[in-house]
Amino acid sequence: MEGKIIKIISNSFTVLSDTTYICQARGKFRNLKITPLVGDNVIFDKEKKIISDIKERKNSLVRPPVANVDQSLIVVSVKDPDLDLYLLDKLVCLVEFNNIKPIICFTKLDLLDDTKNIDEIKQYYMEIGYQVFDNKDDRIRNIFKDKITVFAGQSGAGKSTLLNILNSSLNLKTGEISKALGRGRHTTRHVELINLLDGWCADTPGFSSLSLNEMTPSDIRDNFVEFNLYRDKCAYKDCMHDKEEDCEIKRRLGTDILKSRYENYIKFLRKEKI
Ligand SMILES: Nc1nc2c(ncn2[C@@H]2O[C@H](COP(=O)(O)OP(=O)(O)OP(=O)(O)O)[C@@H](O)[C@H]2O)c(=O)[nH]1
Ligand SMILES: [Mg+2]
Ligand SMILES: [Zn+2]
Repeated sequence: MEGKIIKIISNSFTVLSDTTYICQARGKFRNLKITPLVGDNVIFDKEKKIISDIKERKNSLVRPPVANVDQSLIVVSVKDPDLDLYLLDKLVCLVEFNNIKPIICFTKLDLLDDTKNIDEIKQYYMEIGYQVFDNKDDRIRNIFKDKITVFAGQSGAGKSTLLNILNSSLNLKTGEISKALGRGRHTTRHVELINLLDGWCADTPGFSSLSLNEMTPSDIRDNFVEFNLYRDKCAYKDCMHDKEEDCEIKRRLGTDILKSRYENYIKFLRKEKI
């Protein structure tokens, strides 16, 4: 039968098919040095309760260990902690690099007197092709169906608060540092996908400790998606939009290209503050 691994505790794999089955994995995976992950689509024997094959993955993350991630919901507070566009751009770039769709959700707009600046920023990220929400926007409920979502964003940004709003039976703790809990639980291998609005989400946030180190400068460039719209007008075919003369990206700085995006891009290239 075919199914999806939705929970792993040590060497027990919960596979969802017509119902859930608690399975073991065949020894061959250990020999092949492949670890079945939550999110994996597998072939299993429902009588013997053994997973025999893992179907090809579209991607896999190390932290949290999840396969076939469709999208990452990047949660960004506009205050407390302060709006951090550097972190936002880093996460968007990393998520893109992993072939995962970034979706952005701003939180804590209620703590600002004036949201004009945030409205402009939201508008920009939408224009370059991203879905952007704030945490009071009900339309966000539609993005989860049939998808595996990994939440990302700074501690205190409001990830657990948002998850509780989306699924009140989750009852996640908010307003306290969740890291200790995450680490403690993962000493014995325990990863789970949580049912969320007809889709799935990982029970721990992702991308918290990822750096851009494994990306080459051109990987970084290519994952600033809006640069790809204009780069054919740069004088050099392989323009890095950095020190080159006659660069279309630099010409459009402050009009079509948000200044902070470009500045963060240059910081990533120089590996500053990473
Ligand atoms: N005013 C306001 N406070 C919020 C909002 N969203 C979350 N908070 C508060 O911000 C604090 C942190 O929220 P959490 O949901 O715990 O943040 P988190 O992203 O899960 O943080 P970690 O688990 O540490 O990664 C809590 O005290 C929440 O009540 C919001 O939209 N407005
Ligand atoms: Mg939390
Ligand atoms: Zn250029």
